[in-house]
Amino acid sequence: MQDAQPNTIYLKDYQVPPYLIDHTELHFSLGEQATVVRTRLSLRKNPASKEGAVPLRLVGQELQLTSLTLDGIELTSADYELNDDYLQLAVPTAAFVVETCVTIKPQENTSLEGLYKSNTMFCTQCEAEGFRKITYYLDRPDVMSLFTTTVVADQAKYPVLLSNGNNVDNGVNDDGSHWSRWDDPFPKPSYLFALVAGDLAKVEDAFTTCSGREVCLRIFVEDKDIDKCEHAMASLINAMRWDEQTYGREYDLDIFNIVAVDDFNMGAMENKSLNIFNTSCVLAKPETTTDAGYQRVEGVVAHEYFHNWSGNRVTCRDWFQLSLKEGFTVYRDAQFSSAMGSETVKRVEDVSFLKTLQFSEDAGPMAHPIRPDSFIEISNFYTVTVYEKGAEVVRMIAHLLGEQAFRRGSDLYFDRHDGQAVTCEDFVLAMEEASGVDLQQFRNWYSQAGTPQLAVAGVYDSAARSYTLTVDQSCPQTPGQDEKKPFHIPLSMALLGSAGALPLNLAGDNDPTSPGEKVLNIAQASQQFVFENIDEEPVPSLLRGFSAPVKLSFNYSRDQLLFIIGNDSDGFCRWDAAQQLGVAVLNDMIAAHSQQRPMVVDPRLIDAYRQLLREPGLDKAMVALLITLPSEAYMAELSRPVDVHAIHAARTEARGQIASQLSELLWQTYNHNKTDQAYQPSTAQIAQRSLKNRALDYLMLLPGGVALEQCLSQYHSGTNMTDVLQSFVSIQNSEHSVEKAAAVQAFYRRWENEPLVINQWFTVQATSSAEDTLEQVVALLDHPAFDITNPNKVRALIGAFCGQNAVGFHRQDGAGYRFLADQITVLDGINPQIAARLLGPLTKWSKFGSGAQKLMKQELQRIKQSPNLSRDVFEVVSKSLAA
Ligand code: B3K
Ligand code: ZN
Repeated sequence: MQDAQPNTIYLKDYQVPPYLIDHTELHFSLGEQATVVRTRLSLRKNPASKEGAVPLRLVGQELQLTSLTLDGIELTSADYELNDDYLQLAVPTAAFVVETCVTIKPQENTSLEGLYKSNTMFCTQCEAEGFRKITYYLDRPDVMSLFTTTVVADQAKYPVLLSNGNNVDNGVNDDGSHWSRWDDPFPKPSYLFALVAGDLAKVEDAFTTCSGREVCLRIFVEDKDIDKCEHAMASLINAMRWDEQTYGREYDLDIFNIVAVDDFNMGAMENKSLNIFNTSCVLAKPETTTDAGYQRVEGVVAHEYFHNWSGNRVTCRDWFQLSLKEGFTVYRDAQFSSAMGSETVKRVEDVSFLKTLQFSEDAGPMAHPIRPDSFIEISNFYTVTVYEKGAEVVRMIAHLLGEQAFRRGSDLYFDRHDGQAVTCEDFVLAMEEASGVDLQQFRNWYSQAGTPQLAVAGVYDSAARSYTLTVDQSCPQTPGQDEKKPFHIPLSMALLGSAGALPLNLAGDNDPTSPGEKVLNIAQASQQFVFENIDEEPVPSLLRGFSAPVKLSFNYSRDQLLFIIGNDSDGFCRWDAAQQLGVAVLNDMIAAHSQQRPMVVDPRLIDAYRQLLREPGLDKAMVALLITLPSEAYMAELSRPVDVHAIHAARTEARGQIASQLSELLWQTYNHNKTDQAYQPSTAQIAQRSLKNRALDYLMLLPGGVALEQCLSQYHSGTNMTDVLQSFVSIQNSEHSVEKAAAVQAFYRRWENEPLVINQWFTVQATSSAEDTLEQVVALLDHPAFDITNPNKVRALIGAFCGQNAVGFHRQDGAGYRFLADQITVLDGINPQIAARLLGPLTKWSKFGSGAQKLMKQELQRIKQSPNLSRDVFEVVSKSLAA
């Protein structure tokens, strides 16, 4: 470990910063060997701080200090304390100026935090604590400063120089270098600082804001990618317009720049007016990008843009409040994507993701509330809990308040806190004040980890013509939280009768004539709701639209599930019922498998799929989702101990039987949905392709390889990556070894100059269900296109094998676990954030049988013992072993 005993940081220890920085002037001389950063900080004591005359402690890591002055006087090493983490000096009580000069080595920075090089360009990533790798600073989000940045670099190599705010001056020097000065008029924390220098091409557009401000929009990419920017630009313009219309939020500068880089730890970063993006979240063109890729670009461009208000204008006081900006912004981008496409499909996709990945995190050793109480390394808390569960919490607030009051609440929040660094509590207070809704108990969602469980039971009394729902809530223990207080859970529901939703007359309710849908406020451990004047035994439709991130159980019969699938007006509930039925059917088959009985799909599931395929007018994307069995990962999330091999065997067999029994209809579906239309990433076309390709995927399971020819034809003549990739995946997971090998070669040759497509090529091979996949993955580590320093490649190959190929990773001989541990050990020396993230699959050891548990823990122990472990990996390994 870098640090013998990494410190745990606690929320309860928060104190305001003793000093503030009014102005930050930065001067970068970017060089091939080293970069020199000169910093001038105008500081003063924070009037809000109760501390007396404390020394000034500026944090800094991997910096070589070459000079330090205080109010213009050069200090010597006797005047200050310097170590690996900070620079500390005594300072005057009045305002004062500190100037530093440091040397850094961006070329050697493989952590991709701070200033680093991606291919030939310089770029930065400062969130959360990367700025301290650039200069000594008060690198915390509650220190907001005005930044002026001057960048000097070789003009031929780096013709484009960018930073935050407005470009106020430029010049050329005699030595072949040039410089550019940027001034950001909005005070910001250091995590939003950005700098880019490179040889970049750009596309340009413009947006006129609601108050008439002309904003110049630019996307900078490598020259070869200039034809892949149109979709990101259109998405940006749509997002800007939507945020004005929906939240009344206008853009505040004359420039909005996006730069795409190949080497990036996350999807993108919302630096003020200079967003830096992973190429995977900007570039799109039909030949190289799938529909999912297009949607990701749209969603991420919007997300980063929305941060300009939810994150930048109003930022976080400390990193425990991360969900304040991330949960809210994910909620905003989900609303935007729904508005651009299909609301129900977006909801189903998000919920499916949450139920698989977030529920699993909440049930594991790293479980934490959306506002964590403590951390060792904040980078480990950019999680599905903080982001996606955080978004669900905001969504519940919006639901509880109603659209108009929620808008009043967001207006109040933005207006009251503009230019401030605030807390989740400030957000909740604004929502309460603007609406009059009491969110006292609701706050437990911020402080308690774990997925609440709702056990619901229904009793129909025909004599009394009443239907009684009993709702019991509980929440499992999570690390450090044995006892949980009840949550306030909005449970949206309806009662379905033979002719549609029944009117809801709730005993004791002030609003006895509410129509067919109601939100029950669940706030106690156990509650009963009696509905009156019910003339037939209803089927309850529960958690409509997934109104809360909970696990709800109701003992539905399969016929009741079929009724919901066929009749519910809530598309989410139809999908959820189809999943529940799929889970039940697969569990039967898993049981049969373990008893060596034949595995047979319940014919009622096949009938349901048949009807869905025939249902007129049903959104094609919904049909595709509805006829997809629960994923192996979701099945694993539901079972203890997990037997990934039995799950895989059952699901594969079920898919084959469905394909055989519905083959005619699937052929029709496939053929009807082929089209010659030019590719558009439109909702209708995306839906059509998803259904067609779902059908193809099933057809490729038919015995005798009867669909192979069709699949190969789609593979060779497909004009868009969605069609090409689906056929490639289907071929790779088939038994046709000759065609498989040929397709792998051909795919590589065709796309070897498109790194993002080659990433897909890695993933398809890494997720193959073939027995020798691990050996293939190991061989691919040596492929010239693989690069362990590039996070996209690491995720595409190692991450995909360990995280998305359960059968391969959980090989009974433990070779998958050994492989991951070996890779983590190497990666930790290169990029600790990526190494820690990749560890996820091993940390889930307690869900597996005792043999697997032992092997997994052994590998965690082995990682823990390796020398020089980063804090990132140390935290994940030690917490997962302690659980
Ligand atoms: N705010 C960034 C995340 C940066 C993470 C750094 N470890 C991206 C986003 O959520 O928009
Ligand atoms: Zn974000």
